[in-house]
Amino acid sequence: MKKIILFVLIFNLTQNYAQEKLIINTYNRTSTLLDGNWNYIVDPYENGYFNYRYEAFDTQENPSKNAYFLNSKPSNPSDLVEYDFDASETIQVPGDWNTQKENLFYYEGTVWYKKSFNYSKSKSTNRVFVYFGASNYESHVYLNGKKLGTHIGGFTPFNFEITDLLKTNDNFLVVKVDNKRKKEGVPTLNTDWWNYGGITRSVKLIETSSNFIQDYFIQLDPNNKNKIKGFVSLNGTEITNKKIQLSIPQLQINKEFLTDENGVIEFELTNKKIKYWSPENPFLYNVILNTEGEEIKDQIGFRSIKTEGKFILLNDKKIFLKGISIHEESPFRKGRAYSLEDAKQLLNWAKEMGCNYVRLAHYPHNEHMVRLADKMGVLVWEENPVYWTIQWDNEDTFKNAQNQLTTVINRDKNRASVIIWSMANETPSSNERNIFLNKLATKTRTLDPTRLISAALEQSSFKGSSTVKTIHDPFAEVVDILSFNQYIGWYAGLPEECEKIKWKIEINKPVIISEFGAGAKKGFYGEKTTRWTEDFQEYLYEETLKMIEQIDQLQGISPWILVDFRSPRRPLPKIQDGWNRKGLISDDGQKKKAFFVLQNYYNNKN
Ligand code: GCB
Repeated sequence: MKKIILFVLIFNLTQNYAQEKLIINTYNRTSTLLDGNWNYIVDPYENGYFNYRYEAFDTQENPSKNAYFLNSKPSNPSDLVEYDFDASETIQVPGDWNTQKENLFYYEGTVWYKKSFNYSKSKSTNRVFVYFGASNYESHVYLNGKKLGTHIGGFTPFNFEITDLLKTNDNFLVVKVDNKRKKEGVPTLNTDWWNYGGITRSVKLIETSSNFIQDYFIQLDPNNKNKIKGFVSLNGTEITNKKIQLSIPQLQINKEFLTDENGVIEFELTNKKIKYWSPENPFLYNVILNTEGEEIKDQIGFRSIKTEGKFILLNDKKIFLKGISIHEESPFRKGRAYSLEDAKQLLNWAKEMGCNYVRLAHYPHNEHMVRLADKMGVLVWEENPVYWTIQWDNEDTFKNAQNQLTTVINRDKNRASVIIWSMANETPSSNERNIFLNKLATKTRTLDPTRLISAALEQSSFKGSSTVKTIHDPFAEVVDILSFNQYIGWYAGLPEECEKIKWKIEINKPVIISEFGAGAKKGFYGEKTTRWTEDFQEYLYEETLKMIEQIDQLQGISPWILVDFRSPRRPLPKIQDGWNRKGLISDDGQKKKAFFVLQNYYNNKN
C-alpha cells in the first residue's frame, strides 16, 4: 500500500514535467497552422474546470456538461448548459490577451480557448501532433473532449500526439490557459516585466511518417574543428536497424547509418573544408536527413566557441561581444512579440547599433529570433527564467526550471548563433541556490558540450570598500563566462559616481557586463543630472563605458535595454506610465541620444 501511495505521489509530482518529447525543427515539416481567430471564455473562478465541490472535471469519469473542455451544446431546448464557445467572442492566436482586449489588460487568471477544424491526413499511416510554440503560464490541452496533457512554463514549446483522436470533420481543440503568478513558479511572483497571458506563439498540426525523425544534434566537435558530430533519433514502433541518410551537399557529405535498438544513430564526420559560421560570414549549410518515408531539411552553421583564460574565442579567434539586451516585446503592436517581422525589426536595430551579439532576456524567446540570428550573423545569449527569488529548496520548482532549460536547449541546439546558456538572473547567493544552479549547469553541460554557460550575477564591494567592486559569488567558479549586472549611476548615485569606481575581479575568466542602464523618456531633455532626461541616460552611458574599460577581462557587454518595455513595477505618471524606460529606443520606435553613444562605442571597438 505504502508503495502505491509513494508511486502516486511521485507520479503526481512529476507528471506535469514528464511531457511528450519535443519535436524539433517544426519549420521544415509538413504542418498546418491553427493560428487565427479562436473563441474564448474568461473564467476567473475556474467554473469550467472545477465543479461546485472544487473537484476537477478532468479527473472524473463522467464530467458534467459544464466542463468547458467538452465544448457542450444543449441536446434539446430543455437542456442546461451554461456556456457556449461558438457564441463567445474571438481572440487572435498567437497573441497575448492583455493587449488584444481592453478588459483583460490587467487580468491574471484562466482563459479558455477553442478552435474547431477539419483535417485530412495525406497518408493513412501518418501520425499527427499538435504543437504549441508557447502559452503562458500553465496550459491544459484537450482534443475532442479528451485531455492530451498539461504544460507548465510560459516560454517553451510542447507537443502532444493526436493521431488516434483526430477526425476528418469537426475537431475541437480546447486549451485552458492560466497565467496566475505563483510563489513556486519559474519565474516566481515578482518580475520586472509584464505577465502577458495567452497562447502567445503559433499552434501547428505536424504530420509525420509512422517512424519519424524526432530529434537531431548536428554541430562541430568542440575539440576538433574538422569534425561534425552528433546524433539523430527516431520516434515510432519500428525504429531499430533503420537507414538514416545524412547529407550536406556543399561539403560533399552523403552518408548512410543504421539506427541502434533505441532508434538512434551517433556519428562523426571529418571534413577539412568546413567554412565556419561567424557574424562577418554567417554561412549556413543545407543539411538533409532521409529515412524511409521522410525527408527533413535544416540550415545549420558550424562554428566553435570556447574560452581561454580571459578571452572568448569564436573559431579560435578572440571576439568582443558588442551586445544589447532584448525583451520579447513587439516593436509594432506593444505586446508580446511572436512574428518574424517583430524579430527582424529588433535584430535590425541591434545591427544598426553595431552589435554582433544580443542577450535574449529573461526567458526563451520565440524561435524566429534564433533562426534569424543564424541568418543575420548575430551571436545569442539565451536565458532560463530563473529570476530573482525562486524557491530554491522546492524540488518541484527545480524540475520546472530544469524542464524549461532542457526544452530550450533541445529546440535551439542546432543554431550556430546561440553561444551562451544563461542559468539565471540576479539570484541571491545561498547554499540552496548554489546547489540549484550547479545542478542546472551540470545538466546543461551533459546536454550540450558545445556551448558556454553563464548567469547574470551581481557585483559587490571588495572587502567592504565603497569604491572598489568585485564579484563574490560561488557560482562564478562554475560558469565559463563571468557576467554581472551593475547599475552604478542609476540605482547607486549619479553617473559621476562611475569615475570613482575601481574593479578588482580576481577570477581569470572572460567578463561580460550583462546589464547597465538608465531610464529616459523619449523627448525629455534637460540637465545631464536630471532623472528621466535623454541627457541623463546619455551621460550614464558615457561614464559607464569609460568605467568598465578598466576591467582587464572585459570581453562583452549587453546594456539594458534595446527598447522600452511594459512593467507593472513602473507606475510613475507622465514618465513611465507602466513602462520601464531604460530602452535606447522608445516604445514607439524612436532612438534616444544614448543609442548613438553606444553605436559610436561599437563602431570604434575592435
Ligand atoms: C535588473 C533586472 C532587469 C530589470 C532592470 C531594471 O537588474 O535584471 O530585469 O528590468 O534591472 O530596469 O531595474
